[in-house]
Amino acid sequence: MISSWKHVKNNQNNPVVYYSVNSENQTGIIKISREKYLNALNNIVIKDLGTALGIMENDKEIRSVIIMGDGDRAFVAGADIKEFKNFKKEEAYHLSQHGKESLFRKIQKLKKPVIAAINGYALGGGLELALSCHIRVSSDNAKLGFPECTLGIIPGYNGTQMLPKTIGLGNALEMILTGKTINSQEAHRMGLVNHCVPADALLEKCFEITKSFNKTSPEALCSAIKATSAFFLREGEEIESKEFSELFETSNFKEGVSAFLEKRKSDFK
Ligand code: CO8
Repeated sequence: MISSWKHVKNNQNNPVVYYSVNSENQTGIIKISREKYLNALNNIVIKDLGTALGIMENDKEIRSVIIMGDGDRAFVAGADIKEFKNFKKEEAYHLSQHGKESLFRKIQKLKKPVIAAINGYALGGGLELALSCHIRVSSDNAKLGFPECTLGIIPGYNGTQMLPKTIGLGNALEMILTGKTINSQEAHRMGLVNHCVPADALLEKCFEITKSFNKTSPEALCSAIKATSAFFLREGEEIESKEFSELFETSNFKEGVSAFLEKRKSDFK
């Protein structure tokens, strides 16, 4: 189904994002490849994903895009906790805003439809990445959630804006406030994912959808994406980044993150 992979070149000489084109389906595939860390989003992944999306957008052969995680354990297990564990609130605010500008909004506004192929954990920033995509398909072993409150923070890449719009306020608040993970079937019931399929049929299902997309007018798809994304509230995004960064000054954030890294239960005061 997928022929050869190319990687996005970065100055770390450490490829973390690969891409390929399925000519038969006129579909580009982007793969996040930090399998050892469950594909957690660090700065390089965010930058390289942005580059890969640019390549997809400019390639006339490509009509639709699929984003997936490497391996069979995770789509993306969140933003890289090790990267932001010592951040001050200004750095946290910048990270949140920069990620939104360089990646999350870019996906939402891409002129071609983007499908998240959720092949395992989609947590925190990983679920926000999936929510930025226009369609979500999950494998039946996927686990989805927003564990941020258990770390002493909140979602910072538009999760507080996109989740209630996708599954309704009550369901969204329950997921965010408890930090609990839900399974693929529950996510499908709530409308968080469009389809839930056996793991070995995940890409096949995504290609089936892109095949239907690709039979329609590309200009119409582009306009439909633009119009349906227009409900996005800039004010809500701004409040989210501000609240997200303020939490970096709290002792409970330090406790939540230390507990995760030390592999123990957190003791919030
Ligand atoms: N960040 C960094 N490293 C991670 C992450 C992560 N999000 N998730 C997993 N890893 C690492 C682990 O530390 C571990 O590394 P090491 O071998 O060096 O200890 C490796 O990946 C494998 O993970 P585990 O050993 O923990 O695997 P398990 O099968 O035991 O557990 C879990 C899998 C349940 C997914 C577990 O790894 C976990 O709970 N991960 C963290 C999930 C999480 O809390 N995600 C949310 C992060 S916060 C976030 O996304 C904020 C988004 C907003 C950001 C806005 C701008 C900053």
